Amino acid sequence: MLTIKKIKGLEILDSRGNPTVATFIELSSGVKASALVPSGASTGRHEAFELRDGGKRYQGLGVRQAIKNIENEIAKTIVNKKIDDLIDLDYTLCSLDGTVNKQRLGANAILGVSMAYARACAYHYRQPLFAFLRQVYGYNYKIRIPIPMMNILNGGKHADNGLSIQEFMIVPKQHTFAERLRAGAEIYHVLKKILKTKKLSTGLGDEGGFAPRLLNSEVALQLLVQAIKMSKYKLGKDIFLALDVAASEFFDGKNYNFENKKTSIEKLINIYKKWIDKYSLLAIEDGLAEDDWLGWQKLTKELGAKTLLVGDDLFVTNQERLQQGIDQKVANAILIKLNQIGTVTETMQTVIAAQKNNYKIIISHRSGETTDDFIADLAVAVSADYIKSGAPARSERLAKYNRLLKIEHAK
Ligand code: 2PG
Ligand code: MG
Repeated sequence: MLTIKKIKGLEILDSRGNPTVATFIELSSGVKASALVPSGASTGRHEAFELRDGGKRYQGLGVRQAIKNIENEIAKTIVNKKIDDLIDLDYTLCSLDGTVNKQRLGANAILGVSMAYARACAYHYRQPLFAFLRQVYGYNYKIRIPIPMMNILNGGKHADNGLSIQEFMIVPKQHTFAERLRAGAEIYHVLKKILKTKKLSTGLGDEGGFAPRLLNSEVALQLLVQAIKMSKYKLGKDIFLALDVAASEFFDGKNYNFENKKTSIEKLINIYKKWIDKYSLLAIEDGLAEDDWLGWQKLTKELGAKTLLVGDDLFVTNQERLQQGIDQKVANAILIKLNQIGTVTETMQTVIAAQKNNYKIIISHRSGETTDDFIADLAVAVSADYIKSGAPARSERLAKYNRLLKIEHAK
């Protein structure tokens, strides 16, 4: 019987220099694997609970308690115990925690164990991680490599440039992933040149995109268009644009304060409508706030046939919230982040439910990342439509894109 022989945790730092959880697992077969947990900045209110120590260390962001939970309570429950498979492990972890949002042991502690175990099993059975995941969850869709959504201009909570919109993304639709990545990188470098000639800052935001101080969001969109044209690609044919508005961040519970102006839902929808055509917007993520279900219904009715309306803070990879969306005819795509829900199995269940209801799947990194490339395999495992892993710059972002190159190459 395959069991877990050892489990350890370590407090490491993420791409922003904040603590996060590393988990190391050894199986009874001697196979070892590890996993690194990411962390968000514009986190949704309904996400699973990220356990932080508080106090003085690391501005309160330490994760020593999460590590303790892995090495004590979780270890006691799973080391040398009978665990049938990844699904069994994840159920065990959830019931051990016993809360709705994993606040007792911490979603960061639980997810680290879930991911590391998945990877260890894949090694044990000598399968690539994506193939192992497909087998565990019975996936038989045709394997495909996702289309990247690359955040090459950062705003919102990921930068200090005053832009309301958090992410300005290019979506290269070339035939192969290698060509998509190349197009993305070429446009990224041309954008840098344009910024330099305009004497704008080429400093980077949290996800590797540029973070210049601009008059407003439309100027950012125009810069992207210019960079695409100068790179000799065609907007609306080879390359599309996408936004993560992250509207929860400028909603105060009553009003949307878009670009420092009180803006009605109708007005926001009209702005998006205009931009969809003008800038070939393929997707708008979190165009309205996380609990504005009525607003989202209007948004979906008006624009759902024209573009992808992606629920991130809205759905938080949570099957119940997704079901609410399905029932209320809200959104037509879902952002999937492992640490929003806290186990691999729950993540997969949400993806499966979304696919059954024809929601498009976008697997996503977090703004605070590590070099762990788990999400690349996850995206291939579920035949995701898109993957969001930031700009084609900075190793924690490239880890995922490069892993996809490797999977494509090995096909
Ligand atoms: C988002 C994510 C990733 P964060 O809002 O989609 O881009 O940001 O990890 O800060 O929540
Ligand atoms: Mg988002």
